[in-house]
Amino acid sequence: MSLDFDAVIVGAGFGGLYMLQRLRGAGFKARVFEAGKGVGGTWYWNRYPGARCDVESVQYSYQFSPELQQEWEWTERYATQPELLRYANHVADRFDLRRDIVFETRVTEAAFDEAASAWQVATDKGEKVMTRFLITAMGCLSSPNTPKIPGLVDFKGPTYHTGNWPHEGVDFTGKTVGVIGTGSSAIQSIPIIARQATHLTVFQRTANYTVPAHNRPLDPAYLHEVKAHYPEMRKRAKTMISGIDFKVNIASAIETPEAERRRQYQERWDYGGLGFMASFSDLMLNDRSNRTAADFVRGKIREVVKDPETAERLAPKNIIGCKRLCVDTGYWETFNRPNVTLVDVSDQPIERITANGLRVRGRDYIFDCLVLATGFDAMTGALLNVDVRGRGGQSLRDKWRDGPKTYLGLTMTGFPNLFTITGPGSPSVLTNMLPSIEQHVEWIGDCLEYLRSRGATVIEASPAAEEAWGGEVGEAAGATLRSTCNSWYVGANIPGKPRVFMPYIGGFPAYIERCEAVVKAGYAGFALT
Ligand code: NA7
Repeated sequence: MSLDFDAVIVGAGFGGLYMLQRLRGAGFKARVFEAGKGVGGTWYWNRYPGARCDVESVQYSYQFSPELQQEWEWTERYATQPELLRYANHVADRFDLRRDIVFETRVTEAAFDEAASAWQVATDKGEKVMTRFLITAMGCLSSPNTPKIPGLVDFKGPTYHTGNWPHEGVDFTGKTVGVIGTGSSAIQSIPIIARQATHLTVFQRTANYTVPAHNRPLDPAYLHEVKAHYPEMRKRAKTMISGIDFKVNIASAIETPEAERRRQYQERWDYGGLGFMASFSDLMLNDRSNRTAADFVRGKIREVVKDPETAERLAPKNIIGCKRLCVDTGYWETFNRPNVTLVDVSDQPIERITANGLRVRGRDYIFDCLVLATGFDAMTGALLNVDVRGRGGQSLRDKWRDGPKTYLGLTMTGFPNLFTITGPGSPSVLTNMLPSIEQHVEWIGDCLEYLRSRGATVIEASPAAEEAWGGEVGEAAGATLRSTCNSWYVGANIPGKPRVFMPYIGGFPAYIERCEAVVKAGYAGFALT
């Protein structure tokens, strides 16, 4: 069978778009399959009210094209979902990417044909294509999790999932609403739903930490300044563990006198955003240090929330930053509204969804609309929804039965010529996704060019390299507090999912260095044939 493409890319979010551009630039024939009707990936699906990036827009943007970087005008400190979607569309148009993207088409199967050294890819539209390389750009938070609460189908009103929101939008005016979940999607949408609805009931299983965004329109003078110094800012960001250009305080929280510690927290609280976790360098390493930050935030909740019982229920008990920290606009204040009720479901799971609401501890709560802000089967869910088969017909679902195994979060043994953009085992969700995506795209693009220059048609990670990398990912995770709590980082939100800390937490700079060293050593850890 002859090859249809050099590369098939799955997904037209920020990863897939740049991958296509990069491969085209190198003269490869590539095709993207995208399930949605348009580009944007995560930002195409997550249209819930208040959806917004928690990394500042001037940093959560591509840097591969200096022209693009200069011409695009971000309007707010944190871009809204519509603005991010406009950006993705602008990129697709500017680089004329759409002609190689097939929309409304889901890849359902991919099997490695050993004789042809190529992947046979099948879609839900019945199309079958042969490609030398298969590159997944399916997102880390793209497979919505609908919990198996009994009675979900009995609910008579509309049910919405934040990760798959109706494109025409939803107006809750005059409605009563129930929201399940208090993760980032809930924390962003609850203040807005509360302003529309006649009554909102929030069902909280685990109280969550959030810090104020202090979002604002971007001042043209500030934007001008950023653009004048973009390369330096991007360079600095690459030296940061998170890939975000923050001011990091290298001091230890616990060794800093209390007054100074509070001053540091307050300064970052007033500035707003994820940089709060950079107040001290040991917040994720030392339980006692972490508690100082957690206590500070809990104190803020008690200051804001007027009803002491509600404040106590909202105050998280666990480690701050263990689950991903949220960034909000008016979340705690929302619970002072007379039309908002908080229901704690931490000790008793939701018993069932009923025709008119839901039941907890034998008590019925009634509402017109149900919002599931219940997150995602993160990092592996989207890829495992595809029936991927490598050498000898081995299925990826079997290979990853006890948790994902990869080399560098980019490749896997037994699955030659398959690359995963921001796959498990790479820094991905622990970093600013855009630079992490770009680093992966460029590594893959360079790799394909290298193979072509050598006349090689197959690249595969060796079992030893994969195992060693798995060890490094696990070791790095074990050194921080992040692996100690139940979060989607460890798959704890999906019943039956193996508990493995999936992203690489050793930091963006260490990871970049590692990927570059592999290349310099002639693709160490890979077999090229
Ligand atoms: P998250 O952060 O996974 O949040 C999901 C929320 O839904 C969380 O509060 C869960 O409680 C709750 N949940 C899930 N299942 C249930 C059931 N069965 N009963 C009650 N509550 C439930 O997803 P998001 O979409 O908010 O955010 C994902 C990421 O996107 C976020 O981290 C940012 O990086 C952007 P739990 O905490 O598991 O007890």
